Amino acid sequence: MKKAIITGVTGQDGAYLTELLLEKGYEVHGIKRRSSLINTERIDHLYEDTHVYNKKFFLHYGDLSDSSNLIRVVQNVQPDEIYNLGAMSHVRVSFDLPEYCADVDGIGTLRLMEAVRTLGLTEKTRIYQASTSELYGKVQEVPQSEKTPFYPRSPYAVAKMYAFWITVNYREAYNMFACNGILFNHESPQRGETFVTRKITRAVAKMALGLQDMMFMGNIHSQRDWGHAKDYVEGMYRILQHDTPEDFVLATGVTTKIKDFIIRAFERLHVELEFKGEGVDETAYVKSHDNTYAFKTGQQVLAIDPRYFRPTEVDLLIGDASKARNLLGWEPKYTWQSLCDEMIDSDVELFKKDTLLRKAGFEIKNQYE
Ligand code: NAP
Ligand code: G4F
Repeated sequence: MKKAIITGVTGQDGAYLTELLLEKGYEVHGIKRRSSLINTERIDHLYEDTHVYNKKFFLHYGDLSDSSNLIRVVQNVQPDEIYNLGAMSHVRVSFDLPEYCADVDGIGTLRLMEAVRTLGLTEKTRIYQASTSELYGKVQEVPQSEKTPFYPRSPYAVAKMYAFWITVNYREAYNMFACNGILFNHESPQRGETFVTRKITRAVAKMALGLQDMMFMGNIHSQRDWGHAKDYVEGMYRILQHDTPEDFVLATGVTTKIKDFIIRAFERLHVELEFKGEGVDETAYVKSHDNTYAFKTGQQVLAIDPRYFRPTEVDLLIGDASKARNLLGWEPKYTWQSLCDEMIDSDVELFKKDTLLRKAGFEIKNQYE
C-alpha cells in the first residue's frame, strides 16, 4: 500500500485528490492548519466514514511556515508521494499579504524539499509541486506550454516562481523525483467562495432564490482557461506515476471571458442578460426570464466595483497540454460550460436547502458564509 502526504488537504484540490488516492488504495496523510473554526467541511465525508476507507485517512496539524513540523510528519509517515498543494492561493489577496505569501508559497516548498532531503528520502519519495499558469502572467506566447517563458504579475505568482525553480533545482541537484504541474485554472462546486467562478455561481443562485439583488465584480474582460478540479487531480496523480520526473502543463486549451461565464451562469437558470456601458460603468440587466426563479425583467444584476481590480492583471491564459496528453494520456473530460452548469446547480441546491431550513425555523449557519 502506497502512502501519500497532501499539504493543503482542506482545500478544493486537496479534497478531490484525497478521494482519488483513497479510491486507489493509498493511505493518505493530510496536513491541515490549526484554525479557530473547523475547516474540514470538504473532507469530513472521507474522514468520518471510517468504514468506507478502513481508517486509511489521517490528519496531522501542520503549517508550511514550520519546518520542524514538516520534518516530523514526513519522518513519521515515510511517504512514497508528497503532493504540495498548501498555499495562500488567492492572487488578489497576495497583494495585501506579499510577505506571508512568499513565506508559505515560496519558502514553504523549500522546507518540504529539505525535509525529504535531510531525512534521506530522496530515492523513496516523489514530490508534486502545485505550480500555476499565473507564472505566465503577462503572456509571452499564445498558447502557453512548458517552454513558454514566465512573466509573473503578482506576489503570488512570484512566490510560486521560486517554488517552481526550487523544485527543478532539487530534481537536478539531488536527483529527486520532484515535478511541477503547471495547472491552469480549475474549479468545482468545492471552489473557494471568493474565486471568480464560485463568486458568480453563488451570487446567481442566491438571486434566483430571491436572497440577493445583484453582484459587484472586478475586471470581467480577462480570459481564463477553466477546467474541472476532478480532471486536474487525476493529472497530478499521473505526473507522479510517469517513468521520469518532468514538468507538465494541464489545461483545456479553451479560453473564456469572465463575462461569458456570467452569461452562461444566468442562461442555466433561463435568464437572458442585456449589458450596458463600458469599463467601470458596465452593468447588466435581466432582459428576459421564464418565471421559474425570482428574477424580474429589468432587474440590475451586475455592476463593476474597482475594489476588485488588481494592481497588475493577467489578461489572457490559454494552455497547451499536448505534452500531458501525449506522455500521460491525460485529457480533461469537462468543458467550461459543463463545469459552470454543475456549479450553478450545486449552489442552487445549497441555498434552497438553507432557505427551507430557515423557513422551518432552524437557525442554520451557512458553512460557506
Ligand atoms: P485552496 O482551495 O485555496 O486550498 C489551499 C490549501 O492550502 C488549503 O487547505 C489551505 O488551508 C492550505 N494552506 C494555506 N496556507 C497554508 C499554510 N501556511 N500551511 C499549510 N497549508 C496552508 O487552493 P486550491 O484551489 O485547492 O489549489 C491547490 C494548490 O494548487 C494551491 O497551491 C494553488 O496555489 C495551486 N493552484 C491552484 C489552481 C486552481 O485553479 N485551483 C491552479 C494552479 C495552481 P485552509 O483550508 O486552512 O485555508
Ligand atoms: O478566480 P480568480 O480569482 O483566479 P486567478 O486570479 O486566475 O487565480 C486562480 O487561478 C490560478 C491559476 O491560473 C491559481 F494559481 C490561483 O491560485 C487561483 O486559483 O480570478 C480570475 C479572473 C481575474 O482576471 C480577476 O481579475 O477573474 C477576474 N475577476 C473579475 N471580477 C475577479 C472578480 N476575480 C475575483 N476573485 N473576484 C471578482 O470579483
